[in-house]
Amino acid sequence: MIVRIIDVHAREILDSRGNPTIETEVKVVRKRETIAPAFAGGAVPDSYLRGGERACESYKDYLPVSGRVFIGRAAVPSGASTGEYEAVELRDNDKRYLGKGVQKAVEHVNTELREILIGRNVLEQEEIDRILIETDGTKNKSRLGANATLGVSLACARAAAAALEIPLYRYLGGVSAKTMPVPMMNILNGGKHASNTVDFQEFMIMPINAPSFTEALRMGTEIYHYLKKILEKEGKATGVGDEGGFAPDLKDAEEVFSYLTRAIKEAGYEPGRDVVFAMDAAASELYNKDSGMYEFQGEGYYLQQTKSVTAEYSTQARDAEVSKPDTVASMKLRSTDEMIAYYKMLCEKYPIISIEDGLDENDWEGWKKITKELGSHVQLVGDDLFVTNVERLKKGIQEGCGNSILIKLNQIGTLSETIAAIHMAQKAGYTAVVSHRSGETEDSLIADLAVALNCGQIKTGAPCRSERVAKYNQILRMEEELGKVAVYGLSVKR
Ligand code: 2PG
Ligand code: MG
Repeated sequence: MIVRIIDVHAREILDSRGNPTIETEVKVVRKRETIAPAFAGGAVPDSYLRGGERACESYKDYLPVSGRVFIGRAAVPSGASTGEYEAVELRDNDKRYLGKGVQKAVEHVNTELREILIGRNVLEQEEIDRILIETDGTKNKSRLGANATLGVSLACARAAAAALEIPLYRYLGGVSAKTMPVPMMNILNGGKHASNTVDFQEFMIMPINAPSFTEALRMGTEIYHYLKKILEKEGKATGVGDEGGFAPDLKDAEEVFSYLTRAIKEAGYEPGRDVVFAMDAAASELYNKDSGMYEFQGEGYYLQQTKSVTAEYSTQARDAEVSKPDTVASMKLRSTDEMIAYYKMLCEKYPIISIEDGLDENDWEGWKKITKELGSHVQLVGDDLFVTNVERLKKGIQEGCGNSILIKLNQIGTLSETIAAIHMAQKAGYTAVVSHRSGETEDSLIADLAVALNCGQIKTGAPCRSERVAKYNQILRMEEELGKVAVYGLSVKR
């Protein structure tokens, strides 16, 4: 079957942080419907069917006899703790929206990309993505913008599924799609995602001892509500951060884990058996290139308050982009070895099975070391390290850095390249964790991707804020639809 693209259109919409992003629509028609009358009784010429070529003068020639036009729509997310090696998110950098407008990227879709894609067979996803990459012509999609290419790429996949009249996860995963991912629910936010004193970015719970995703989601959500009660009782703030987790001022990671442990127990579950922890240190955000040290502003602030250690002073803190309340005067510093020792201690004390970006994105040596020391029993996820890029992942696999990759479509800019990264990881025995961005939309495509490729884990925030919950709700639908075929989770290292 051939499904021709007849229109491509992008617009500027808002993401969950009130920043502009791209939404793209691709309209398609089913060729079989259009050619059937024209070639009734005779063979269809090969040239007419070949994808990637314009077989007729105007796309109007493809309008189906039945008049059915299928539409695929996709929206692009946006990060805050963005990796140095991510594909470029094109912003207007003018007066509108404090420079964050995406009109240039929208324009690229509505002119150049639209022109080149009309008439193509939308079922040839790899070919479409190759065209997007070649049309951009740069290594990091800096000409057209990875936000421009990704919106088109994903809308094409959606349009294809719509034209075939099957759900997206079926289109992407076929008969193999069946694994409901374990949710990594980020119920306590810090780092760049909140204005509190918590230095590490994400503290997540993973309800592993559940018969289904539906039950796991219930467990995690109950724990989230108990955590709120506990924080309220102790006079802590219960406002939420960018990913829906609470964002109180707490003194260090241990204090966070002790609150989470209490919440799990009060909800009636056993930490380590029913529910385990994952964290995203987002260490590239803590790393000071000049000093070679990791800087913990929030922790330093509390240490100085209690005067339990001599606080170390750094002028970099004063100039830090994100100002934490009154924390700039002192910082707790850790070297790479001290970071590894710190994680070891945390993993011994709490049932932490996954640490993401434990070290800086350029510290390949450090990653080798942490993988040797913790990799046999802890999942070490490369986010800023690998940026969903097969070249960086290949290097990591060869050098023994990490044992898992975080998958974010907009780090690389097309669906095919994303799938290639997942396949490379899975082949090498690495896990692939599908992830949202801190700036999200109501688009729940990552949920379908996680199920389609049997990734087994999804990181998409707290059970709070509709842009997060949209993904969880979509998995509920898939689990219901797959019925007995659905299996929950995968064996992560622990
Ligand atoms: C991360 C992500 C998502 P951001 O670091 O893993 O949680 O954050 O989108 O800000 O990069
Ligand atoms: Mg991360």
